[in-house]
Amino acid sequence: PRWLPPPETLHLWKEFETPEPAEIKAIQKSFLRHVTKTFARTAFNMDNFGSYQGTAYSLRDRLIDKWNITQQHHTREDPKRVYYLSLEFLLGRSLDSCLLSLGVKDIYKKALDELGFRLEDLIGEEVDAALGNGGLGRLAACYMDSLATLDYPAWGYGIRYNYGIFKQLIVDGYQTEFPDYWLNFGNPWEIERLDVSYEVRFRGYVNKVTEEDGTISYVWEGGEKVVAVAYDVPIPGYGTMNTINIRLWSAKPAREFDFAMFNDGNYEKAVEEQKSAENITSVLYPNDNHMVGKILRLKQQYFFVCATLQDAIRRFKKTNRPWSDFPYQVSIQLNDTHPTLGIPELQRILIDEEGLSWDDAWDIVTKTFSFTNHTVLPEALERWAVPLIQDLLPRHMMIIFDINLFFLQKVEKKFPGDRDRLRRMSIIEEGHPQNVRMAFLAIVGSHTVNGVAALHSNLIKNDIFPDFVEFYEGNKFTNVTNGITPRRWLHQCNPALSDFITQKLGSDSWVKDLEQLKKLKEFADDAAVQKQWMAIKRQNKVRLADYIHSITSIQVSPDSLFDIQVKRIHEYKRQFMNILGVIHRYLRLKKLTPEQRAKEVPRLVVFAGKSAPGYFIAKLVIKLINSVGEVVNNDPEIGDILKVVFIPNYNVSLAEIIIPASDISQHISTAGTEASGTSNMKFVLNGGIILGTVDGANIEIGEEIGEDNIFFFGVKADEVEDIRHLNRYRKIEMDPDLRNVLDAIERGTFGDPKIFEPLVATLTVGGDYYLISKDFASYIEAQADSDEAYKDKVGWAKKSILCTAGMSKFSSDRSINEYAERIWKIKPCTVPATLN
Ligand code: CR1
Repeated sequence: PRWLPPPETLHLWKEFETPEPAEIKAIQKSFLRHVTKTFARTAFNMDNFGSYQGTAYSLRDRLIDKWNITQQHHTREDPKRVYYLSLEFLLGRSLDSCLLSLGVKDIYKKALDELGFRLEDLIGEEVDAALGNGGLGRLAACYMDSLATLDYPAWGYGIRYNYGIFKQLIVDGYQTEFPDYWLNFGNPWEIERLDVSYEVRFRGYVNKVTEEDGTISYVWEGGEKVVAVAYDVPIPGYGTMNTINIRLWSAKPAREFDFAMFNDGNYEKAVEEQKSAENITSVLYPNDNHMVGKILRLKQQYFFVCATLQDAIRRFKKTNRPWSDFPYQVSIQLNDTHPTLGIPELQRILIDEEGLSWDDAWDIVTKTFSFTNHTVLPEALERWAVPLIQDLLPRHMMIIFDINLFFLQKVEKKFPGDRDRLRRMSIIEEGHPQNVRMAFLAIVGSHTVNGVAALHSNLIKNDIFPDFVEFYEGNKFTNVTNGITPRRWLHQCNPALSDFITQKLGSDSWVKDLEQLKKLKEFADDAAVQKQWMAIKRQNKVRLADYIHSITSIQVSPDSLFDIQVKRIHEYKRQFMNILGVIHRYLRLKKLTPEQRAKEVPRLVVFAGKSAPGYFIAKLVIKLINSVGEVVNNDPEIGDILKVVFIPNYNVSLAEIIIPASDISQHISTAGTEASGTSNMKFVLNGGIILGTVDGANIEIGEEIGEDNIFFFGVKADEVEDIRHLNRYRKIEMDPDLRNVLDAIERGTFGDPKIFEPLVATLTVGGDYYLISKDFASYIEAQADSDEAYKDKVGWAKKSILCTAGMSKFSSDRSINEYAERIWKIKPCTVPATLN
């Protein structure tokens, strides 16, 4: 039975519910102090940006208090910590999420209201922190939120890029890129730590030293040095004191100036050198699931792991423990192979600088690191040319060769005489030049390797690294299915639905315990709940329709089915198939009589996503989408029955508007290619229904919510290789409906067909590697099924409720607890709440 307050005590609660005037006063005071003192503005020289700054700085003071208390507590308790190393953190905006985490949104709103500012307007002033490409970077951000919320002692480490992911503009239907100078207007969410800096060496030479007793050691000397300066981004847990830190490194020149050069009259060259140091952290590489072997990228990787390890080791050394304790105090997670140089770097520090034996050092290294693989795409697996590493990091190259030698000796011992196996498993890939296979180095140097969804983890074991599974007898490999933070991806981005869920469940504790959503199942058939549920969905669709109109001038109807595909543009994600399906629908609609057309379910098809700037085919897909939209949206016979919109510059804050508004979202990668996907989870959590392939986390979502509540189609992962094989050796039998669609493109229905020739060719002479033709018929059928289902309003509402109700498993809190217990072996370290 629920506890009810005795009526005579209610006034006590009321007093606590309505923020005290003194609190509001305190907020206004700190706001005005920052506005007038930090930013030197006055009542007569203010705008929304100024009030955003004042609010952010006032909140930042609270964050810093909590951060300090947390750090002091951790220093006292000295728990085992996890270090999450990632080249990407896609944080998005911070103001709204901090207000919610600190539980002060309502009171800030009141305080600002009284001063004549609207909080909603201020939130829109913030620029996204977009230090990532897509899923991998956003996953890191969700994981930081969960680590903080669950009271874990954790640190994120990465790079403070001066330019985040580029801004996408659509010009004449084509993607164009503009630099994202996100720091131009200052960044309230970071604390510059000029007191925390480390030197990082590149190039130079390795000195071999023979001691008197005959032992040999190596010293890495010379070369050039740059300095890594820390910038700290506090991450508050939701409703807890724990406030953890993402430490981002920025490169600075090691010496202020080369005076010798200056005196030689070579002033410009001296300044040039300084610039080249700063270049290291200048720009995020804009490739998702694709490696580009640029030396500057390798420099970024070493720069950040080198500074990070120095920082972690300094913290460890403060406690005067023996080195053998290191793996029991420190766990280091590699977010993909990008930070893998941390493995030879720690080995180098331990043997060259700390004087440990190779074996003792290697034992520590392999007990410290663990590695997450995020992709099976061959073009994304990192391989670095040996000469490149040799030049930039000569000592590391020696160590990698030694790691490989000792490893292959063990393989030889276990499988004597199996030369082909040695070749397959070697960290060094033979060829001209030789390459370092970073994933192999990461596997060999880690105690645990995980994939990011059940299917993906199986593919890793059976298809990508089977030799390693055999060698380690299955002991290293495991799965941790990805998750998303319900704070940002429901509570914050969909306040109406969040409030309604809280009302129905009688408490807001689901925000920290997503298991509770299961109780929503009881309401799936409740007509009143269904009505309210769909009314909220409609509100969110109106919000998106308004946004679309403001950006593209296209008028869309909130009563149409919102069918959304937003993610990086990539051939394996098959946005191409989606737009071909749209053309198919358009051609069909054109053949109908007006009466028949009036019976169709009106559909809005939304696309958004960036293409890597050098990815020609992906950029053509964007052009085709816009060209199709141009024709369809201006066809008076079609009207609202079909609209096609490409929303430019997809990013985290746009996702927060788009995701709550979907009826259907598409996750249609060729089976076996999408490691997990995480936006699929966000859509379903917000009551959207997936139309997708049997791939990545779609599969587990289907298991949780029930197959009636998801539209699956297409071939299964284990069929793909055979079909590809046949495609290579037989003429592809093009699906007849697809042939019609291609004919329409080739007739010039959507503008100059020449433009699209290379794109169409991927399906014909290109061999249709992603099996669009094979899946087309079942894709169209699934789309038709979704139209039918949408006509049944009650049935749809029920599906939508069951979607949200079934998503408990996909909280990043569950993922993080799994990592903590099974991989990192860390425990919560709860900070006493001396401040609220
Ligand atoms: C995968 O493509 C997954 C994220 C996060 C991406 C996507 O399916 O959800 O990682 N992989 O795990 C990636 O970026 C470099 O690889």
